[in-house]
Formats: sequence, structure tokens, C-alpha cells
Amino acid sequence: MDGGTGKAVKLFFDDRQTAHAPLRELHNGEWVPFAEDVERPRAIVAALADWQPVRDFGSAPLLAVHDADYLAFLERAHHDWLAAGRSGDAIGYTFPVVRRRRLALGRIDAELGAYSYDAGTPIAAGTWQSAYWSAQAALTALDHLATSGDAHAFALCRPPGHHAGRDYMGGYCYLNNAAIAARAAQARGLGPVAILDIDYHHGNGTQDIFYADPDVYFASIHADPCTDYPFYWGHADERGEGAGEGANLNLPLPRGTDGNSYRPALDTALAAIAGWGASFLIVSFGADTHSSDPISSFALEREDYSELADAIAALGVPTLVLMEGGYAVGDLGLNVAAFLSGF
Ligand code: Q9C
Ligand code: ZN
Repeated sequence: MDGGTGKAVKLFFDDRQTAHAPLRELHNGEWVPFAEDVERPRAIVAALADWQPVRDFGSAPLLAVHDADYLAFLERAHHDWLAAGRSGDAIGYTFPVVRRRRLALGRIDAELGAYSYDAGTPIAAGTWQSAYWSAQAALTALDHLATSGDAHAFALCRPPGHHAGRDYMGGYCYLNNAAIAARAAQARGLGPVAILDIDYHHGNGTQDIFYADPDVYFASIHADPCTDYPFYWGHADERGEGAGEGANLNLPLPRGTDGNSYRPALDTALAAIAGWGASFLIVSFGADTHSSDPISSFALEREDYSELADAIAALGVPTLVLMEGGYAVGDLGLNVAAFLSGF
């Protein structure tokens, strides 16, 4: 606890997170400029002062979540793409749906399909470097919480992480920063860990990683997947499985949801997290719930973000805030600043 001294939340970001710069993505049947643009982190960095350096915790914390073959693929995929005579960003076009066997295939196009579920997640020359340092930013912020006594910290994770699973990328995400931080928090004895996902989109990767795990509670508030990406996950009847049954909570909301209609869902999620007994919280924060977001359809306003953060902080458990989505670059910096000001 910071005892109400009002000191600012420490911020973590590394410039290598801007090496990832795909040119375009396939969206609603058209090639469009890549929405998860480097101007996003630049806008957030510009809106807030006093950024802390990121430390290198190596690949062991990544391997606690992701398969070794998947990590090796991410690291070499763009090289293999160029070696196959291609140019530009590596992107798949054939996916092993529906229920095909897991085959070890050498062709880069087959691998891109096998390790992803969408065509919106290209691999550029700098992708691995940025994804690696994005995860290290989360781990550095976690280390700060574990050692400083501060109650809150923020990692500007970019690329984001919550759509990435144990062995797949998707939705602009390659490494699941929240899951990596959750495992690291457990390893440091900070648990039981809960993850609250308040990005506009359902955090399908995080849900998948912990779906059968009774030791990490996952709650997500998001656009109804009947109408919005990622469609195949995020429905209210997905409650976990096996030993993890009951440790997954999906709260889908309709398009057009504003701050007033969002708030009851947040209160439901926070009550569930408190009831479950979390002693450490990770927030997957997306600012794509904002009214001006170009790819999303909620109607939250800037002042709503400080109120959401205020409600989250009232849980009274140490909280690591990680950046997920948010694509209205002109509003993004101030929206993130408004959210962090609520802690
Ligand atoms: N181009 C996050 O907010 N868009 N990801 C679907 C494919 C995917 C958003 C169309 C939106 C993913 C972290
Ligand atoms: Zn999102």
C-alpha cells in the first residue's frame, strides 16, 4: 500500500518495443494500415513522465507460459520468410482448422498458420525483439512491486499480449504478458493471482492458458463475442474446466456500452476476485473501450477511466497494470494517464 501518499505509479517501457512495425493487416476483407502502430506507445510515453528502465529476466519466465517450439518459431519466423524469397511482413493464410492434426511442417506458410488463429498478426523484422522486451517490461514492473512495497505499477506492454496462447499468436499479440507476469508472481510467492481483463476484446489467450488452472482467477469484461472479435471465445458460459472450473468469469457487454452501463460489470468482476481471495492482481488494460476507438464500439469517456481505476484500487491488493489495446492514437496518451491517475 502507498498509504494514500499520492505518489505516482511507476512506469516501465523499453524503446526496443518500437522495433515491431508491420505495415498492414487484413481487416474486413481489405488490406488496411496496421492498427497496432508504433505511434501508440509513443503517444503514451509522451503523455506521462519519468519512465523507468526495463531489465532482462531472460527466457525462463517466457517458457513458464509458452511452448519452446512456439518461442523458437517467433524468433526465426521473419528470417525464414525472407529465406523463402518473400518480402515484407510474414503472415499466414492457411490455418489448421477444423481439428486437423498437429504436424511438424517446414514450410513457413504452414508454420504461420499452425501458430496463429487469425490473419491480423503479421511478423515483421523487429517483432521478436519487441515482443521479448514487452514481456520484460511486465516482468520488471512485477519485480518493482515485489521489492519496493509500492502497491501499483504500470508496464507499457507493446505489442500487447492477451490474445496470445501457450502456442499461438493472434489479435496483434505474440507473448502473453499478463500470463507471464502471473506465473512470475506465483514463483515469487505473491499469489493467489487474479487477472482482470478490461480490454474491449475478450482475452482469449489468457483464458486458454489458465482455463484448467484453479490457482489463477481470470475475469474479463468485453464486447459480446457474438458480434465482436475474437468470436469463438468470451461467452458467458465459459467458466473454466476440470480443477479450474469456476475460476473463469466472462462478462460480455453489448456494443454501445458506456461508463454507466460498464460499471456494474466491473463491480461484479471485482466482487468475484475479492471473493476468490486474490492477494495479487494483474490488470490487462485496454483503452479500446473509448468512444473514439476506430476498431471498437464501446462509449467510455476519459473521465470514466479514473473511476474504473479507483474501483480497482479499492480492492486493496497489489496491482500490476499492463497495457493491452487502444487504437485512438490522438486520445490514447491522456486516456492511459487518466486511468493511472485513479490509482
Ligand atoms: N485484422 C487488442 O486489442 N482485429 N487486439 C480483427 C484482423 C483484431 C485487437 C481483424 C483486433 C485485435 C490487443
Ligand atoms: Zn482490444
